[in-house]
Amino acid sequence: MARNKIALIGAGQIGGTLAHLAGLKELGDIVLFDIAEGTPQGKALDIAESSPVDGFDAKLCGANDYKAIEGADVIIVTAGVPRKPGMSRDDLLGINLKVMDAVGQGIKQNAPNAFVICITNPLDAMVWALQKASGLPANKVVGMAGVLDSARFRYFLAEATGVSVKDIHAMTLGGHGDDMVPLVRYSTVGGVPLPELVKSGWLTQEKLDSIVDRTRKGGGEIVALLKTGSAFYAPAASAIAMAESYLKDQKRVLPAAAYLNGEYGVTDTYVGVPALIGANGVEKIIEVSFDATEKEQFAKSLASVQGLIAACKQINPALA
Ligand code: A3D
Repeated sequence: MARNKIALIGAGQIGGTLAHLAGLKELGDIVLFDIAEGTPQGKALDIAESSPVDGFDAKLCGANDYKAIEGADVIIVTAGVPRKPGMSRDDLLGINLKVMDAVGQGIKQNAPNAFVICITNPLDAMVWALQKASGLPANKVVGMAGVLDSARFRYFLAEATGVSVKDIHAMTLGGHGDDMVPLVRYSTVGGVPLPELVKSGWLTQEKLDSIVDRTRKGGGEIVALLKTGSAFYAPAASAIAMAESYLKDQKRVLPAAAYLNGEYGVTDTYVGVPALIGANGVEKIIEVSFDATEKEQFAKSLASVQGLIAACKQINPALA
């Protein structure tokens, strides 16, 4: 059986990490694509040269021509510009919208059967634009944000409780901005919902509130520390989990920016919801019920995303 082919559009910080992880996990052969000449070729060769040490079999190549992604099974898109200190994800909109248009065309012409995961920010609006530009079915185009935001939430909870990250589940929905919605009622430590943990005195309400706040601002915390870019290890690991669920038909339920066509009462919008990912892409969107506060928070986050999508339509009416 031929190996799967994984194409990474954008060979920057996240792209390089994705290639390394995909190699280590033997997910398939890997193509790194970038407009910068030499970068994808150099990273591909460097990672290929690590394969004898780590003992993984994967072909790696770098390219500046979309022909190289031909027939890819999975495509992960990080092409664009990342945040610099003081920049919001939304500041990136105009620049990265043009990039999504170009990437969408490249995918349409060379790999129309791929499962596409977008990471480029502002995430929810960019994955919407990428789906429109590529013309791929909406269930085959998805955005990565919720796995990362939930992983941050889980990590902070693990730190606060001293429990293994493996036994902590958390769900962060809504758009990938500071008004994202970490769902406390649906998050558990050792199977115990967080409100019960507070009731039992294991975690104070104050500590929980500070963790929720830190989760919302998790991306900015890393940007402020790094000063020259944004997070890349955890974002790459998160997208690889989504790719693996598709390639191995794992049918994992992962929070993802998925296309809503009536679910949650929303249409023609990408926003973070629990999605079942299997061999057919996004196979099901799970609708959870919200209490009054969660409903209000989700509506606020959704409004931000829809504002950005409206801005995309204004800048490029051809996408609408
Ligand atoms: P960076 O290291 O700058 O890599 C981006 C790469 O894209 C560079 O190598 C560029 O040369 C390349 N590029 C630019 N334009 C094009 C184009 N038209 N076609 C192909 N390649 C192009 O950034 P990064 O890897 O750190 O981040 C990539 C994106 O992910 C940014 O938009 C970030 O804001 C975003 N990001 C999202 C999350 C989420 O959770 C959603 C987290 C972290 C970063």
